[in-house]
Amino acid sequence: MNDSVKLARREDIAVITIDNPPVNALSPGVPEGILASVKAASEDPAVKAVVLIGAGSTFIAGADIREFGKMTAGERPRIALYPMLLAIEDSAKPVVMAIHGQAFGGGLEVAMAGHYRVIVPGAQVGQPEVKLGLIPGAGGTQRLPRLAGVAKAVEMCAFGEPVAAQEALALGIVDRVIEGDLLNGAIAFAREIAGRPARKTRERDEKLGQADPAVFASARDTARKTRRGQPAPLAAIDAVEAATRLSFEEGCQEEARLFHECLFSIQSKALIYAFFGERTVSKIPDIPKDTKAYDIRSAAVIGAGTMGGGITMNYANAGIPVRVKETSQDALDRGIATIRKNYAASVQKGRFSQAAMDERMALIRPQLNYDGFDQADIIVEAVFEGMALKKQVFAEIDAIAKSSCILASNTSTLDIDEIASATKRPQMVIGHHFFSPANVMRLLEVVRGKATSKEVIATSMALGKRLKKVAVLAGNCRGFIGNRMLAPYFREAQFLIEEGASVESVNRTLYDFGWAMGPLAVSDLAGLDVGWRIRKEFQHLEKPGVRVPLVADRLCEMGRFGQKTGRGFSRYDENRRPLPDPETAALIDEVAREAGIHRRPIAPEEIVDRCLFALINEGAWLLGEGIALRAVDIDVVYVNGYGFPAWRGGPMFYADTVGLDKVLARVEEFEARHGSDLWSPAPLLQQLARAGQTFAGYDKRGIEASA
Ligand code: T1G
Repeated sequence: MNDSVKLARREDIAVITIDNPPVNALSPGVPEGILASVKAASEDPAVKAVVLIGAGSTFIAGADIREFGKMTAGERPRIALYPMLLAIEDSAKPVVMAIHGQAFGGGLEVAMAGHYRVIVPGAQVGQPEVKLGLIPGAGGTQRLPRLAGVAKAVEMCAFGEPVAAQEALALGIVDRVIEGDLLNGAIAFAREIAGRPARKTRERDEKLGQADPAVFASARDTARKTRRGQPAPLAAIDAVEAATRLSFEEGCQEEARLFHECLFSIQSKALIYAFFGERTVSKIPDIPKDTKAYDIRSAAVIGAGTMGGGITMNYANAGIPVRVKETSQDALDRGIATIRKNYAASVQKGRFSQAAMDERMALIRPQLNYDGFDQADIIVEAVFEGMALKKQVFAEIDAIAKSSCILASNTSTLDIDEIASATKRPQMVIGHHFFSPANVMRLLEVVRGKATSKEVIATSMALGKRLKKVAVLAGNCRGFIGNRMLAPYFREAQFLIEEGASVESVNRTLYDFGWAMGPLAVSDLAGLDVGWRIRKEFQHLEKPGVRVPLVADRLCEMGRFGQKTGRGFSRYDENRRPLPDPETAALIDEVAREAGIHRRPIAPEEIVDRCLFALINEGAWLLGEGIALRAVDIDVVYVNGYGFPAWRGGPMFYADTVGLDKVLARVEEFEARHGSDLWSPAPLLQQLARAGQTFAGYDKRGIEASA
């Protein structure tokens, strides 16, 4: 018993309540409090059974993730959970775990040490540790296969997805689903089972023998394919497999050994950084938590194309009625047909029911005019990426929208202040930059203009969470955070093929680094014509005499826009699989010759350094300018919007692992070779590198300064 663990009695039932807001993590003091409470209840003759429950919104969200950094830094020993788990399992009185919200990680491990588990309908159980680069470290890989069977335990521990209440019941993880009040239901259940012999999960071996060895091999295959670069999923499979070969105690020792290996891995450090990063980006230093946010009960979208359609689905998915306007019936029909097709695919995959699809479609109102736009709480413009058209649209909606309506643009590069200048209410104008496919990609870049009000920003950040997005605030500049940094990354990828690397080696090298796709493959997917149009739109801003990539423009002049035309940097077969294109290789030779570029063999290390350090250097420039609030904001943008491997933390985290002094030295080397117009080291990078500091340290100081 202590502040975070309370023990009470309801007649003959002891009730242990964990109260450690916000998510009842097993922070220091909690395991000790549980241990003491179980002991006290066991020794109390008046007690027939024990119920353990969480206060607030959830059961237990796991070990306290903040403690892992202290453990790897040697600041504190590992929190010993085993004594508490054994005390529960060996309790003389049966212990019933009452689950609501989430029983995740150490939370499910505590629950499985109990003799019975009851759950409410909306709750979930899971072992998401692999998402933090870890494995269950408190007996989860040994107890879960004993309850749910080996195959399901492998899946849950290796891939980390939660299981809902009904499925947990069917699997044998829980014993009853409680409708109505959980505590009362749990106490009634405890009275029902009191006096029955307590079943210790660690002794329930009956499901272990049923394992098909192929389960492990196929899980390893899947993990190698879908979790490239990540050791934790494979370690989790090894640990569950150990449960089928070793005694419970030996299995726990093997689990502890594998857990320790993962805990001290750079991947785990990066994934834990990314976990907290997603929470940090919602905190805007100059926008207090209690800033008034507008109430968004209805939305309207202009444009039902690829982006407009996806954005519309986000609002319908969140249960918000949404109008979508197009300029022609054909375009409107095409847009709605795509939305319907996407929903039907989700129903087919069992993501939600036909009824849920119908509900969402019913929230979408297609139209060819602005009827009802004067009632909308937010209007999102998703028209063609041209300044003139966007300003025309903003002038139109400015004339009809109600005064409290937020006017958002989905522009991916254009000046928000210039768009806002087309209205009489620039304080209500903001960028909501979604990523394609907008109904799938988690990132929402929220772009503040110089006049955008704090209320509009606060509303946008909260709305992002409601739309199941990770919202990151960016300042207004060309390309904001993501696309501004992407430009030098793509530039270097194209320079490297002019200088001698093959298209395939550039794509392969960055893919092996961990990106979802190589840069030239991404350009082919997005369509080379998109970049071509933007280059033309900004040609007037280009500094004369500065080297620019040449191949993409030549390919576009030949009508080769990438996947959509079957040819771009690569050639694509009928299944859109990329193939080397000898004609592109010949074109690159010709372009290099015309430009007087001597082609040479280029090593993978140079490909990684040129592309990544160009990206990182630009990140340091915009961080220094305040376009990004923190380095972690940049990392969250890249992990959630650009396919940067989460197990590398993000480009700025990666730079810290390399060492900013090495990054700076390389940038200066490239500046000497390619000129300062292309490779001018960012002042912030120079400052931190010379002071032996890191981007993470820069953030920490920033957060402390604004606290
Ligand atoms: N430890 C410490 N802080 C945590 C935490 C945790 N486990 N989970 C959440 N928080 C903080 C979070 O940073 C935020 O803080 C606040 O709580 C609200 O979180 C031994 C090794 C439970 C589904 O991986 O998935 O157990 O920003 O914004 O959207 O084998 O939090 O307010 O300062 O996310 O309602 C395994 C992690 C740990 C679950 C709730 N457990 N958490 O989502 O709120 S490893 C997990 C979540 C482990 C054992 C192993 C979610 C949630 P702040 P939130 P939410």
